[in-house]
Amino acid sequence: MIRPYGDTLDDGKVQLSFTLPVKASAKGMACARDLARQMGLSDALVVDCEAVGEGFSHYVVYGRVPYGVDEEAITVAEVDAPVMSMEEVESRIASAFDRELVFVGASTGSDAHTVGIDAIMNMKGYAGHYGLERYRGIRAYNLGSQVPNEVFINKALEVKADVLLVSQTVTQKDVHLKNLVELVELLEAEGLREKVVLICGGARITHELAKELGFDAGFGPGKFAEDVAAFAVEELLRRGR
Ligand code: B12
Repeated sequence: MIRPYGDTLDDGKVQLSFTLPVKASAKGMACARDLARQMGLSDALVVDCEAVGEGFSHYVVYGRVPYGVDEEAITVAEVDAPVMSMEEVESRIASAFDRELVFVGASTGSDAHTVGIDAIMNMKGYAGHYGLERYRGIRAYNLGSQVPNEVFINKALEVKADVLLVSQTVTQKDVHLKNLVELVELLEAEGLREKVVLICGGARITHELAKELGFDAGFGPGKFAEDVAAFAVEELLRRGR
């Protein structure tokens, strides 16, 4: 069993934050403490209480949970792909394909967040990892944000895409699920689904969720262009493309 670690090993100390529709006040703090108690925290301490607009307040509570996790019993679905550097991906493409591979990416639907898809695709990349536009052997089209699924698919057809990259950040009212499912359905209706490697990513995207929704892989935080490229290249080879 592993347990959260705050002051001493296994002490179960955690910190949580939330907003309540109540004025920042002693009463608000008591409400926050009571909520923490109901969530199973003991020794709950409200360490921060800030007003957020009128009639709302934000709390940070520090306390102890009685729970632990059996690490051995936890299984996680992970993308099955070799770890490669940009240079390794480039030489894999050069040796296995006699053409450029075409990647089309966008943040689709109503989603206006571009930083994630830019991190994967833009020449300059992100956190010291160059994006796909920089890779020899890859032609990358980044369509930006708020791209309707139909427009995205039309571009994929126009440039004969091998790989489609979709970024979804906002999960309010499950809008990301609707956008992603709609894309899969449209691709299936066009008879395109099996002709492309379909990948999604975003802060709340897991590989498990992506597979459930009909994608080939899903990537979340801490993943970069080389991870995506390695998966896509190996998947294309597996399919004999
Ligand atoms: C910047 C930002 C904005 C900017 C976006 C500007 C822009 N050009 O992108 C603006 C101000 C426009 C904005 C607007 C909104 N935002 Co905003 N935003 C953020 C913020 C601060 C940072 C997001 C970010 O850039 N992260 C950095 C990138 C690099 O991380 P990433 O996206 O996770 O990407 C990595 C991986 O996930 C992965 N990845 C991502 N995409 C893809 C795609 C593929 C194919 C692959 C392989 C990998 C991959 O690779 C990347 C590198 O590792 C976050 C809060 C936060 N700190 O995270 C809120 C946040 C995402 N926003 C949020 C919200 C609610 C909104 C609004 C709805 C607010 C509002 N009420 O108007 C609007 C929505 C607008 C819209 N229609 O989409 C919420 C989302 C909550 C939720 N779970 O849905 C957050 C979490 C803030 C919060 N705590 O409430 N936002």
